Amino acid sequence: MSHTIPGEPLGSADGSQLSDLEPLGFSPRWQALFATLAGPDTVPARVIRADRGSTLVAGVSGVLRARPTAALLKDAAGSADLPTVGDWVVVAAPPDHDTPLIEAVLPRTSAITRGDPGDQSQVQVLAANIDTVFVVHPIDGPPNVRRIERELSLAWDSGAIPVVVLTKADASPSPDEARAEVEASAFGVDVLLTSAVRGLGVDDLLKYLAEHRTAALIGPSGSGKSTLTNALLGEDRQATREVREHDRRGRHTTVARELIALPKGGLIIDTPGLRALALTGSEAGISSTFPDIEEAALECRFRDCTHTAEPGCGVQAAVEEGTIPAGRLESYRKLLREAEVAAMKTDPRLRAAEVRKWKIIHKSVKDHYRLTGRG
Ligand SMILES: Nc1nc2c(ncn2[C@@H]2O[C@H](COP(=O)(O)OP(=O)(O)OP(=O)(O)O)[C@@H](O)[C@H]2O)c(=O)[nH]1
Ligand SMILES: [Mg+2]
Ligand SMILES: [Zn+2]
Repeated sequence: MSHTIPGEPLGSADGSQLSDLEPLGFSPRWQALFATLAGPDTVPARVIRADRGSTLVAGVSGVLRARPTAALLKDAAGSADLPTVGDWVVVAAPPDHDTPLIEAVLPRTSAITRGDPGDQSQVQVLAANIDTVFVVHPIDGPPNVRRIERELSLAWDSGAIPVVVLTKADASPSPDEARAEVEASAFGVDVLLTSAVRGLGVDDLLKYLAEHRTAALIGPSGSGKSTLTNALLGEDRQATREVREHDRRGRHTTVARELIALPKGGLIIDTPGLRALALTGSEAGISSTFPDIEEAALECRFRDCTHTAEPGCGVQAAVEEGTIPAGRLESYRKLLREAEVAAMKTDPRLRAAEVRKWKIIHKSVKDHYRLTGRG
């Protein structure tokens, strides 16, 4: 991707666009969606970085800075409606403006959302139009299965397919045991074992990026997201930093979410490790993360069983039999409670958007099982 000076012509909306934009993930489907929203002298572009007040987009003529039109800002129900990394947008470059304008955001196929830490009635979109969410987790210590369950719920909820990527296998006393432990609580999810230091397992990530697909990396600070990004890139582009000696926590090295095109094809969104990963009001991701509990719940005597003290509870029975770990049930109930509280605080207009998202999720999960021949 070459850099261009803001204000330079963006190219014309002719047939050559599709092939030029393919490495960015453009497809006939996006082309058709773009055509329904395109105005005169507009081109499609993908958001590669969105900071406060400034948005970097990549299009046929390279990377340039753009900003949303006043109308787009005014019509947005919340920050979730504004361009975020991964979005496809309609960009116009009127000759009398020095900054290209983003006129519209194309409807998203998927979105990683979390409760906005600054405003509990809002959701924040961390990344849009991703196919795969890599849940990156280090195993230089014992894996934090509870954290993985939370991140999987968030990942399933996005409408993309989650994959757990265990990192630092070189620093684990028993990487295979760690992997088995994580696999036991990550139903229907691939679990990969990697060591960026030894160059082990990194190429296994590429199969999820074939055909110009997009993946986002999420996970705690210091888990090795940027290190993986660099390994896939084959160059040290992203800054990385040692975890703190005394508590093994990361130092929040990456500060901005960014979409990066890989030389072997495919796109990666490296994200900063987040302290607060609050769930939004949707329960769909939790259901997908805990299919074992949902299945056991079919045996409950009461349909509205809370799986605590009710007689005839199928879930409690499974815990007693040892098929469901007690900690896992606790984690499930905690996440559900959190989602319920978030749902009550969320703006009704955003909740309507969540309902629309549900449909996407169900379609995407179905597609996944069709593709992998499971279920
Ligand atoms: N031993 C070992 N260390 C690794 C591996 N991958 C990453 N690290 C180290 O872990 C530390 C943190 O890696 P980063 O890539 O900066 O972690 P990050 O997830 O991007 O962290 P934030 O940007 O803060 O969210 C660095 O010192 C890396 O060298 C690995 O496979 N093995
Ligand atoms: Mg990083
Ligand atoms: Zn029950």
